[in-house]
Amino acid sequence: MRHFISVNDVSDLQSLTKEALALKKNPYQFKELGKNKTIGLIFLNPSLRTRLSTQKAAQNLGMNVIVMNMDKEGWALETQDGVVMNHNTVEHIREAAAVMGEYCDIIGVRSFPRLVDRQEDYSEDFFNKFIKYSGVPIVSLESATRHPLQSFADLITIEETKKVARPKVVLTWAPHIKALPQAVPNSFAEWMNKAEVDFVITHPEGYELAPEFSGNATIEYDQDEALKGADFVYVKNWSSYKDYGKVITMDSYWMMDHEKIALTNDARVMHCLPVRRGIELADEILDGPNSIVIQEASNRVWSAQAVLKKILESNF
Ligand code: AN0
Ligand code: CP
Repeated sequence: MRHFISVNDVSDLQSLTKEALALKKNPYQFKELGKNKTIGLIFLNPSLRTRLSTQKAAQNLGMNVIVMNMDKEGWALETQDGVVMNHNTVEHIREAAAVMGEYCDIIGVRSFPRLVDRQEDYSEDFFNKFIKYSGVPIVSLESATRHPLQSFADLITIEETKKVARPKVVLTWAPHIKALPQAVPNSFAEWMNKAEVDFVITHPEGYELAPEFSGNATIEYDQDEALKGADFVYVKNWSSYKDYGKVITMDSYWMMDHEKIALTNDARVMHCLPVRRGIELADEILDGPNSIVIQEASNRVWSAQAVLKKILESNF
């Protein structure tokens, strides 16, 4: 594996999942693998889980870790080519990424979409330029359209929790007060479409994901109908892809609570976090026995460690 940007960078999903679960049992077995190698974690947006779990994963493999909060500590980056930089941007991504590539053997990058121009966000221009100019392997810590380390942790969590060989997994839209990216649901859909699960997506009209991400998933607009017989319910808000970046509804009927769970096959409830209590998910769910959100966040270490191990093994 050279870069880790999407599920398409994984050649064998089942074996990578097994590898992550083996690392969970024996975290320090490969602590020589990353010796004298440096990973830089570059954040253009806030983070709790991604920052700490990826740092921990790299340390378990013996790597040195540098973290930089570009949004607060770095120079404002220019990404357009051929512009005269007489406004707010101070440094071009051509130099910034190249310099970081000199200091780091692997770079992790988080850069959210602006949610203004759909074409701009979905072109993944920032990530593609980072890959081009840094010259080193790049790991997505959430890009404009995907969050693959999260989706991989989600798959690991489903694998270790499922009670039937082919569980029914329902991705449900939930209300939120802000416009959030489609990256988490896009990515989750992309991974579930490749996993051994029956996958259903439910959301109000107007919240359809881009077809390249929803793929062959069953789309059900009636949430109660979608939840019937579900073994896993994955809760997430996202803004509209069609009416790009807009919040079309905040209908509280879509919040998961005990009444909704009663429709399922005693489903385990997942959420990538951070979650807004009382808006996306009821307290009774988060504090009750159906929630596996902490286990899910915990598995972020093993998804990151399995990915970094693969990159270290194939590049150095
Ligand atoms: C971000 C999102 O929805 O993409 C990060 C989730 C991991 N969430 C928020 O901005 C609240
Ligand atoms: N789930 C997730 O990526 O959380 P952070 O935004 O806190 O990293």
